[in-house]
Amino acid sequence: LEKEALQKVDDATSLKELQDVRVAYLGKKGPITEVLRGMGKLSKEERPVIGELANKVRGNIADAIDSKKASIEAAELEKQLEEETIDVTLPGRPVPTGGPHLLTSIVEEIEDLFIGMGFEVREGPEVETDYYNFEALNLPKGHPARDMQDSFYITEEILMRTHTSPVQARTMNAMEDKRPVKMICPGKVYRRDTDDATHSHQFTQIEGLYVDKNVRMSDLKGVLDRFAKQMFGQEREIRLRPSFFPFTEPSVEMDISCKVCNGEGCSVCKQTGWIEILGAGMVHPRVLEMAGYDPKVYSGFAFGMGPERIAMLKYGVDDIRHFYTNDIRFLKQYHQA
Ligand code: FA5
Repeated sequence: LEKEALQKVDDATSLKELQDVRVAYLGKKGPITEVLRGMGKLSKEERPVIGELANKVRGNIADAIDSKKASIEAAELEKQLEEETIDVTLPGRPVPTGGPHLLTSIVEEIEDLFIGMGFEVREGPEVETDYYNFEALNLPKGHPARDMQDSFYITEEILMRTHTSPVQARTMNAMEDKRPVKMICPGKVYRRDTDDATHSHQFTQIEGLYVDKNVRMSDLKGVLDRFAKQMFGQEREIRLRPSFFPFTEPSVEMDISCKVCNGEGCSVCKQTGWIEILGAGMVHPRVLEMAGYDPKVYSGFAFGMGPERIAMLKYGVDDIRHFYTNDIRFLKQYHQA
């Protein structure tokens, strides 16, 4: 019996087989247990002899099983380690990565451009007071020009800002020593406009403000011309058309030429070959005064542009709503590799 059992232990190749051997020989219904159970029926002389023998056999089989178990476990561990070895030379699986939104990229590009001309970047609140959004910009209550920017009011005195121009007044007010200011301010603005291909009820603006002694209209023109050429190409031209904003005098709107020529001829955007991208002008003396700057000493220019419109022009995007509906197929086209 012992020989037979040890042979089976030796033959076992897995822990399962080994366990089967243990149950068969040492289990409750196994032959050794049976022998031990039948001891009562034996004579006094036989009992110690048989008992000792049975225990010895049981011990030998159990020892054999334990040592076999250890060797099977070691072999399995070895196998597992071998199987789980990582081949570090295999190419990795590509992980899809995101990228900046086109609008974020264009705003950063415009920021860089103006930082290069000595402007600093500022921010202001999107939830704004009536005072900063309108009154401090020479738009008292009841002024008809308020209709130019239909607003989302929260209370009578608080609204979602309709443009980034309140940051002009905030920046000048905050200057305790009333020193020169040269800043741009990008941010979200809100208007009760009906959404269409070129209008959104929430869009982005970038404000610019330069206040110093002897700032002139020609400075404004020079800065805007440089901006247009760096943004769209050296062949581009700008033109300033008379316009009206209560916070600038004189006021202009800036068009950029969009005549594109190649070997086969020229194509023109719109009928005129010019497209409007921003409003600007010389800061109104009243606005300077309200912010504590003496208009006899200081003068300044300001502008406000819509980066969505600029991105549309630069990248040929045909509908402003693409910026906000977040179709990944649209956004992906503008991710740099
Ligand atoms: C203004 O908001 C003035 N604050 C700009 C300004 C600043 C003038 C400083 C003078 C001095 P306007 O409403 O024209 O002006 O808007 C400026 C630009 O914002 C427009 O040229 C256009 O590019 C963009 N814009 C206006 N309305 C929308 C809209 N609904 N959707 C998308 N872009 C818009």
